[in-house]
Amino acid sequence: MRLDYLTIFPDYLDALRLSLPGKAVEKGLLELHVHDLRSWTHDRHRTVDDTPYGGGAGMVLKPEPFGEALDELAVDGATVVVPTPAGRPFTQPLARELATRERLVFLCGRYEGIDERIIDRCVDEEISIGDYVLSGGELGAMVLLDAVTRLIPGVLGHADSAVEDSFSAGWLDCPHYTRPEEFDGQRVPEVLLSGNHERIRRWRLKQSLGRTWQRRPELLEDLELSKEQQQLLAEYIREQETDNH
Ligand code: 6GU
Repeated sequence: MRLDYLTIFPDYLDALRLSLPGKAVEKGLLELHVHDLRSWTHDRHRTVDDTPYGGGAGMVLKPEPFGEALDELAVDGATVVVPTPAGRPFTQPLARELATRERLVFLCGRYEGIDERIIDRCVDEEISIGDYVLSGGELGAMVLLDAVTRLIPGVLGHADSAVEDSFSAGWLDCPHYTRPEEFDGQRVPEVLLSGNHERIRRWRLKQSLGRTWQRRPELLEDLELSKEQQQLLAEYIREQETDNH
């Protein structure tokens, strides 16, 4: 997979070379190209923004630098993405969809945004990472990249790690424990020490469903639970109610 970033803060994206995406680059699974948008300006001040037509606060990123950059980078066939709070919500299914693309190009906006004519002519996806406002698209783009690259085959060490995460099945991940068996008077749940794989599987599934019910009940509405899943969730809810009385 090849990723291109157009940004006025190329240094910001150096952090991508750390951690998982950096390892994917080292392994040759990922090509990262960070471009300074100002390289495609022609005036002395390397101007990338201007005041908005119609007036109002803030500045708008001019279309020409993006237009020239996209021409030069030959983005035909690539998926061009703009991270923006006005975009479509980013979810695990969308991450999986983006992970199938051969090339993603991220246009990072600052200020009030990017001239809409670039969005109309060149952009395939506008994506939001949540209902809050960031000061620029760089952080959003980095979030998208992290979520997408960890799904590329070979990037994660353990083949199953991505399968069992929160949201992979549509519900939240279960709690995890490691040594020691007792920490600060708190014991690891006995079932995890039992060596009984079937009991452990059922306990984990029940915790996942129970947590989802408690924390994100709206996620359950979109799911068709199997008989076993319904039973485990009902048990969880019953236990919860006995605990509370
Ligand atoms: Cl992707 N970008 C910006 N600038 N703000 C956001 C966002 C993205 N997602 C939520 N808020």
